[in-house]
Amino acid sequence: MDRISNSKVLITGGAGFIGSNLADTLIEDNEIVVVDDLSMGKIENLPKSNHLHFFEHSITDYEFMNKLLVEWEFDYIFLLAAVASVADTVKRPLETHEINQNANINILETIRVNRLSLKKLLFSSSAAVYGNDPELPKKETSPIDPLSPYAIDKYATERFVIDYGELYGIPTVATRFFNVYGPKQNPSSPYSGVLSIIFNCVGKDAVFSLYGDGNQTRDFVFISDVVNTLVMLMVSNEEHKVYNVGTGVSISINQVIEEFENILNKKLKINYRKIRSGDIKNSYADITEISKTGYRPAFDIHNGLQEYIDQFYK
Ligand code: UD2
Repeated sequence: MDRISNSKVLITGGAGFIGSNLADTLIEDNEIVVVDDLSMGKIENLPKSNHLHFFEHSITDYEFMNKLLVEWEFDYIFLLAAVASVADTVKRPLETHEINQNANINILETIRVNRLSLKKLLFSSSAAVYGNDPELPKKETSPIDPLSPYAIDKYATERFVIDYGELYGIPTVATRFFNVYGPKQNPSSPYSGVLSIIFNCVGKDAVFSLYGDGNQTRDFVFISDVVNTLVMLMVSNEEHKVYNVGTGVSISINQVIEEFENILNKKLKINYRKIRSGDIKNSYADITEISKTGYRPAFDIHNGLQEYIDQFYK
């Protein structure tokens, strides 16, 4: 894998699931700055190192962010901070819009106004932008149908990131994550990733609420494949594009539960509940575009779950 080294790297949301796994990968050869308000992230997620500079701040603190960006002159910027719960954005659309969109535009604007030169900026968007459009698999050119403030903000910010890049000569790229899972995913909310919730339930012998019949499908992608992709996109020459990040394979929740049960040799207690409103029946990624950059997911669901479990019990 191409590497990022001897660089100053900013990770917003760096104490969260994806950001902290990324920080683990980059910490050895770089100076890493993490900005996180710890709303979902945890300080324990972060690697302990003199090269890690942690700031407990919201990205909506413009004065702080502007000063940080100008002082540090980062080489690489990963924009991973977000209110990731769709339900939360439905409850607090204006407040979450400030975080999921405006704070990111402020970062772009600070770069533009101060003519900060950077190697690349990456924004993490979501498969949520595709909404309920039935076309499968989802291509980057598939119809967009954002159905929540979360999806609207992700889509609009993606556009800002790409178009700021084109208009003002800033190297930028964006990713649309499918269902990412793995170590450090926080299972504490009912809207956390379903695999972290299942894993938590199996471990505690707790009852898992399954919304629907379990035949709904998702494209589950293991965290280390995602981290490798993020790094690869940063160092590649491609810019001003958006990429699906998934595996291209669709798996049902029932299949995933069976995999968990087989690996752990334990039965999950399931309480079948009514399907959640707004839940998408089927979703998986067409990964042709990202594959052109050399991406091949190393983990299928079986190996990925095995690794997830192994790392937990290590
Ligand atoms: C994912 C993203 C979300 C948004 C959305 C866009 C995650 C964690 N969430 O939501 O941010 O981008 O895609 O479509 O990646 N389920 C249960 N029991 C539970 C929790 C979930 O049955 O306790 C079901 C849930 O109803 C859904 C499936 O499991 O059918 C996957 O749920 P999820 O929240 O992990 O992911 P998803 O695809 O709904």
